[in-house]
Amino acid sequence: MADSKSHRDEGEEVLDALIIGAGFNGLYQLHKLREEGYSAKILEAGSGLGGVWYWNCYPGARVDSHVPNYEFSIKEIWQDWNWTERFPAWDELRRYFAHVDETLQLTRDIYFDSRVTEAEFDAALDQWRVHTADGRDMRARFLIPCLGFAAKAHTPDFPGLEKFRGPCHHTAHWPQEGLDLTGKRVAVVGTGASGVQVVQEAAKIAAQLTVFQRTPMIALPMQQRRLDLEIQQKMKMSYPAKFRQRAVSSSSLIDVIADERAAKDVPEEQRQAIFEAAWQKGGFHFWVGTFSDILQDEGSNLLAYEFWRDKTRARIDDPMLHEMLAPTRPVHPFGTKRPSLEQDFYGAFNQPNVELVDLRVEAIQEITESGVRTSEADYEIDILVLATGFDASTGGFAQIDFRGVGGKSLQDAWAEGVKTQLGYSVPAFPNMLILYGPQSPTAFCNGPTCAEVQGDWVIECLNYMRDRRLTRIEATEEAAEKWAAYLAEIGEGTLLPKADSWYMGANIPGKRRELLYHPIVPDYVEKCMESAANGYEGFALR
Ligand code: N01
Repeated sequence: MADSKSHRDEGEEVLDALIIGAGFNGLYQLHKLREEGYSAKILEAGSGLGGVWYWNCYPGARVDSHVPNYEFSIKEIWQDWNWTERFPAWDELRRYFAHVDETLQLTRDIYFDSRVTEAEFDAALDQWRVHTADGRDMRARFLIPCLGFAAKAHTPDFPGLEKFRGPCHHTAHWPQEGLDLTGKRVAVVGTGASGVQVVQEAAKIAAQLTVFQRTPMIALPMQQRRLDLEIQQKMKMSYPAKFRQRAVSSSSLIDVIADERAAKDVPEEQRQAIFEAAWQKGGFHFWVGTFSDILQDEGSNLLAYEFWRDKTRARIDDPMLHEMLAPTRPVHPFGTKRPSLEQDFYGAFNQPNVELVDLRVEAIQEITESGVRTSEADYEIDILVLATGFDASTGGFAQIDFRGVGGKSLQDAWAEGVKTQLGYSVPAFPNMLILYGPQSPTAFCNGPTCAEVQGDWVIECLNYMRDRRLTRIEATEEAAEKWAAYLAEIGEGTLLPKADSWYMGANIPGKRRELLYHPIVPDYVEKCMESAANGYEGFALR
């Protein structure tokens, strides 16, 4: 490890905990650690708070969980914070983080522009030594990576990409100063949640918008609404109860409750009424709030897909586009890739300035100086937007050289599949406690909810150790094997393995295919509680 002394202020101080990342998880953890009397700091690669909301400032970026799901349940924070929209945009989320900071005074313990490059466990001292690209060298008893799932953007290796003369940006590396698309010829590659959001905005202002789609997105109506103060004051009366609901509801979303029956067993008229009601409510109601077997049973799943397809086709004028945007048969089961929430994505394709290119018919061959060349045509453009997603979760970990006992690298430890106990701890990587990482609910549980559920568990675990004068915790090999097998088994009971999604690690060429997240939040919470109640079963403590 490099031995830079450019940040001498850190000296030989050994912190109780070093957190990596100042998104929801890192910030909550810092707050709780300080409350419990631990010394802690955050190292953050960006120049501001918010994690993904710092990096993803592309036009149209907004959250997909309705208010008040996507916020902390800490009363001092929510009591005098009000949103302007039911699904807030990135700039409002940034203002929210500023409010969180003002309330909890967090930034005094955060180093910004400080990207962690290496972290090594010192087994003689039971400490982590952490090095950053800007030359910090720090020590802590516990290392708490809060990297989020989208720390590593995926840029496909299109031949000639470096030749393109105009601005070219991945959505997760959008220029902080913004980029005006007005009157430009814009190309967007990718139609995941990021692509859908950019397309909606670009369609309004671009002279020409060309959308390159490989797989049709199953986008659901957001049903966005303005929120006024009066509505929110009323809503706040039930906030404590609603926040408690987030971690016990199988959707992990407030008031999104699925009918217990199998969709296919419900009489047609009744089923259509339930689908329609969820559709009108908007957001993820139609994904996880109709029938409980939608993500388990192919027959029921197809019924949801057909409802979506017919509703969606009715909004697209050109019949030629029906098959491209809303195919007769699903490409993968409905909901096995995270649906995007749209406001006017499908309507955009009725505009004369918007063109859809089906990459399954004409593949991208290269990027030229002036545009995109497919097997069929040259598309001349001014701006290229790559909305091509992320090397989710494990990609973020691979960007840091984590070394456990005996110098073992995390990359090697996970070469044959991710191994953790409950997503928190990796065998041979003592005192590293991961939040919102792989093998946790992460993708199936919104950020603030997971931050609180997992964050509280970690704090209790640290207190348990402090009370007993224990200095070391790590997952046992046996427990980690069992947890991986358990997640695979849960996955097999669902339709999730049938899609090439980032949930499955299947969106990245060459990445190992495995279900990266626990899809049932209440079950996960129960398993965590069980382990804690049994003296942190599955972990070796000393
Ligand atoms: O990424 P994605 P995303 N050639 O992986 C295509 C969260 N999020 O950034 O489906 C051509 O979903 C790829 O095609 P295919 C949210 O959890 C939330 O959009 O692999 N195309 C796909 O269309 C979300 O699920 C919000 O065939 C290529 C797209 O790029 C997660 O982040 C907003 C390609 C990638 O879609 C990721 O969303 C934004 C190639 N070589 C993101 N490689 C909110 O609303 C990839 N693609 C809160």
